[in-house]
Amino acid sequence: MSLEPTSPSDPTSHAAWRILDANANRCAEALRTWEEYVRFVRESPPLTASLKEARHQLASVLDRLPWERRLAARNVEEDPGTRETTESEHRREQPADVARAAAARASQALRCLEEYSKLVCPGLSDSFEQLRYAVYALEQRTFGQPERHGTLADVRVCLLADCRQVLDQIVPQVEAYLDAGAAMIQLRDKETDDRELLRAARELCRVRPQGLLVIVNDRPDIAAIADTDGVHVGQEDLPAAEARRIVGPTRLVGVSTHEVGQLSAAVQQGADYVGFGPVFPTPTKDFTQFVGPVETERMTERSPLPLFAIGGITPDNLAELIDAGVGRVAVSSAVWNSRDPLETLCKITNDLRRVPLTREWEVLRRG
Ligand code: 3NM
Repeated sequence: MSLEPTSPSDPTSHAAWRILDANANRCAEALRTWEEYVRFVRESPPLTASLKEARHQLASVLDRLPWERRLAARNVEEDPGTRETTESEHRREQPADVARAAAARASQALRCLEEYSKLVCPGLSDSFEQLRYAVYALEQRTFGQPERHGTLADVRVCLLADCRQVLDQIVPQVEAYLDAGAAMIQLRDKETDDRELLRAARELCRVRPQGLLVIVNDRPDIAAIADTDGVHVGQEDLPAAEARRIVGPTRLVGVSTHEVGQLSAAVQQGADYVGFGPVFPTPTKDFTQFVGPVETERMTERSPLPLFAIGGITPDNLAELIDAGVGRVAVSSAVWNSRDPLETLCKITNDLRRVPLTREWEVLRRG
């Protein structure tokens, strides 16, 4: 990377540093203004985590611009721009207007940083460009389709179901499943072929009532084709950031995690929620190690994203998780092997309502 010192008497480089300094400040301030909106107005943990991550990424690129050069070039008194304001800058009716203007400022500032850095430190230009793309995607996630993230924030139970269960039981009485607490249904079928999977995903999306999130396991391609609300990936599947490239910025991406490092990676890669487990032994999937309620409590406390405990959870062992402050679970066999799946779902959901869903929010406040 070229960061050759340029002579302070060189007017071109002096102007370039002045522009870089102004836009570095503009971008950082705009991201913070936007972050306050998703945090305090939208109260969205996933968006807040993503904006915080963007701010940190900006700071780490800016760290590579020599600070003394920026300060040496700063000259606020003689900047004609500080006296110029337009009427539209004063017109904001809603917090969303403030955030929208901030998002626009952030991408403009990044474009300036990208172009003018080419004059004095060209090695940084690509990093500003990458950040600009990330900001476009975040803008779409913030203002494009907010309802998916809003719905996710209230989900208590994610019900795992295979194609048969989806087509034979859920589709014919989808409202009853939603009323019983299955606000998120994950289509997970390791046995079936792609066509059947696509058919089940499409059917579920066709009947999906407002307030129900349809997620497909493992397959971002099927999620995009069937227009589900998101995709769930495991540690051996496509990484969350790659799955996101297929499903786009507004669909949800969930990640299965089994330890804290995987949680951090999922956050960094822009996941919207995580599963954490297996908490207990389960007939649904072969595992040799189990995280148990104590570790699940620790992870719930530190997760900045909605966290669903998973693995062997039943109405009988749920109390241990509730005592550990776990407010969201993903379940399969406990529901499908029970005499009355809807009644079992209802019981699990009602029990979970005893736990307030404020913890991931608290994590962000601490962070
Ligand atoms: N993933 P049941 S546990 C599919 O820990 C799956 O990542 C897990 O089904 C993980 O409720 C699990 O029947 C099985 O135990 C969940």
